[in-house]
Amino acid sequence: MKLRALIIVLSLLIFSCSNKEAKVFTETDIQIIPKPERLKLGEGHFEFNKNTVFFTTDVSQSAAAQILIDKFKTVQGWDLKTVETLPKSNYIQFKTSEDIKKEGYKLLAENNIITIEANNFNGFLYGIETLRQLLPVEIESQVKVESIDWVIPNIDIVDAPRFKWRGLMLDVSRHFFQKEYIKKTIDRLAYHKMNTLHLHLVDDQGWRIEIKEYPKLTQIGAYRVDQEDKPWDGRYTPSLDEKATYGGFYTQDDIKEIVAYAESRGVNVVPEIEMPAHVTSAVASYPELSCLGKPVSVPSGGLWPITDIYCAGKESTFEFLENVLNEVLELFPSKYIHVGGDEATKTNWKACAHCKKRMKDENLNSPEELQSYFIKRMERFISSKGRVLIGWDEILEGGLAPGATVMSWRGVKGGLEASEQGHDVVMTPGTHCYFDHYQGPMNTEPLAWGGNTPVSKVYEFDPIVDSMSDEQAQHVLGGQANLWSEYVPTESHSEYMIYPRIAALSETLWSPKKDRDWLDFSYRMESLFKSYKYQNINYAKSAYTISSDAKVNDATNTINVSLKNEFPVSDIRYVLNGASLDSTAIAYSKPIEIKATTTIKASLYKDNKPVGKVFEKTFNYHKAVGKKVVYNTKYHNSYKGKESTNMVNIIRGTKNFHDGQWQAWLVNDMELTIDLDEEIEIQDVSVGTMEHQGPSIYFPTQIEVLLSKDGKAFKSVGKIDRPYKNNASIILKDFNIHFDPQKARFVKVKAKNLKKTDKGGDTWIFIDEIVVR
Ligand code: TNX
Repeated sequence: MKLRALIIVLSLLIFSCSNKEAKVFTETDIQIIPKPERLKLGEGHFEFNKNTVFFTTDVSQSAAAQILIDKFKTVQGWDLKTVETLPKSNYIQFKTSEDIKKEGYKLLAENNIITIEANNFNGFLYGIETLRQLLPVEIESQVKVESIDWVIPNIDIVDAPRFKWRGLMLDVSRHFFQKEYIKKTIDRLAYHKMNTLHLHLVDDQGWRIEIKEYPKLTQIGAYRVDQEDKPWDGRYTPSLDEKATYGGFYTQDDIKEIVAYAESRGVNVVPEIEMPAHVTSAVASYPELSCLGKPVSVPSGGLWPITDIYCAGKESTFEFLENVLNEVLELFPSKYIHVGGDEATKTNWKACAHCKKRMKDENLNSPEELQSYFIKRMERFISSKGRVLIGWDEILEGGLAPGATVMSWRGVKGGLEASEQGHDVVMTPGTHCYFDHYQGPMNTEPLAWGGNTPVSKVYEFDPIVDSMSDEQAQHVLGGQANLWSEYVPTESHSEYMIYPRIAALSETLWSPKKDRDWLDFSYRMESLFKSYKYQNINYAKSAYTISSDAKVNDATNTINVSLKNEFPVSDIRYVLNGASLDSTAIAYSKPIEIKATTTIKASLYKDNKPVGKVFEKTFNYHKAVGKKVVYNTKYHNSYKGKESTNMVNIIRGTKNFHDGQWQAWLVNDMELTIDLDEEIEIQDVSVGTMEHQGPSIYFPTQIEVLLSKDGKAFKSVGKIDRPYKNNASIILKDFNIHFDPQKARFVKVKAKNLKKTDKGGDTWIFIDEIVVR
């Protein structure tokens, strides 16, 4: 017995040793994000052990080395050392070389030596970050791990970023995030080779930075009445004496700690001190800053339009701002200082005596020019301190300040204009860079601002716009993701919105454009997800979520339902009508043809087992499916849905009004007629609608159904009135009209539009799927 046990142990040992010897790396083992500029895999490998040393010659090299040393300490308990004399073997050496591009690095592993060459700290840091990604993913573990061979392949990498501004903006005003979370985020930015953290420190709903000269900014401005239990846009305006308990702020010591930590991770922190609007928190603290000077409370949620803005007439406003900025400049070494500048409603400026006098004195002809005066004046101040003013693209309106850099958010237009005028720009168009948008089918995602920006869309981002001249392109510093936090109440939710989209963004900003390859990226994402897991990041798995689309086959009146998720090569399997998702599920290879009401259940499979969220949807077949629809009033050009098949294609519009399934009418009523081809018996018509009052989508105020045998004489069979009601959420509703069974060939449906909101704005009606039974 003893001998047998010994043989088993011995053979296991031999097996595991030979297994280790046999580790041969192939291209697919290299899963670095963002993808390096050039990479050549060699033969053989380098193995870290407890005697591995880091040979460094200056502090920036040692600081970079320390990041990996700390990792090995956590996962293995090793105390790896930096040394200043050349070791014999098994070491990582750092070399400073002037001819390497800024932030770039070379990494060479051969002959049991790893060499990292760079010309500044960021270069060394990124060499180390690449090493982290070459090592087994367990290097990211937050606790000790066992039995890992810390091996990387022999490799030759030459790498450098495409853009110098690779940023993320965190809105810490709408919801406050702790200092520790900010530091964690900085760490993760460095992991993705991102180098800029833009902190949105000021907004209506909270002032988040201690200013010694103006203590009320944080005593009052940092707190609001807690209405976190209500939807953002459904929160009432608090009265002045209500207790404000939600909020927080960073002390100046906190800021110093954040900035120092960021420096150790090669990240520049750009502070944003909003002006002249988005400052209700400041006006609540010091009412004299506004034109009216009347006391206001810090709003607990949505505020639109923003009228309590800084007075542009009073000198005291500029004194205040210069004093605030003096403290901010002391704390942040950043070359760029962000002053916001967005979304100022200038109603009060138009009425204010001080502002009118200013306009007269300065020869300004419009409120836009007054805003331009405001920003230009701040720009003079900021540049007198040797810094550069950056602002949202509204700072273009009324004339751009001479030294200003523009952050283009309302699409790329601002970036085009500013670069044309010879100004530097950072591109952050909402379409690709707004991480407060949805990243998967809306009904499967937590509530978000709106819009749809899945990871694949982010991956298509390019800060250089096709129509830019070479000269304009020179002015593009790079790009940035913005995470506005109206709908992001917690840190873990913030992680969910950032990862993995930031990985896609990092590749668009770092790697050569010609190497962009979604398929290849999606393979690499799988190992990134493992890394995120070890890093305890609450990343979104939305890229796995299955969604459906449908096409009507006019000839057969059948529906072809297609299933997809974001990964191009994935194993989707499905079952029909209540069967269970097991090993007998059908592998999805082509659209599923539907001729009757059908439930499709589907899942991604891995190793023959379902993984992730299950997709389940019932497609209600009905008598009008695939039939001809004639529009008596045409849908709006911006919401065409699936054109003439939209209303009878079985696929229902979701709560995301951008999902491509809705047809909409602005101010107009809807009227259409469905031709059922022949007279058939019907007794039920239901009309799908949505209400989302934020973007002015209202339920129809009336729905009516009429029938006809000849398409000429119609008879009403029912009508539903639905008077206007105020509501803050997004609701889907079917208006169902039931009547005595009768024969008809033509079904006419009318929907009345509310036309005007109580505030006088135009209204939409959104309609999808007219079900005839
Ligand atoms: C517009 S982007 C804003 C923010 C909101 C954001 C929501 C910009 C400069 N201003 O105040 O949070 O939309 O997506």
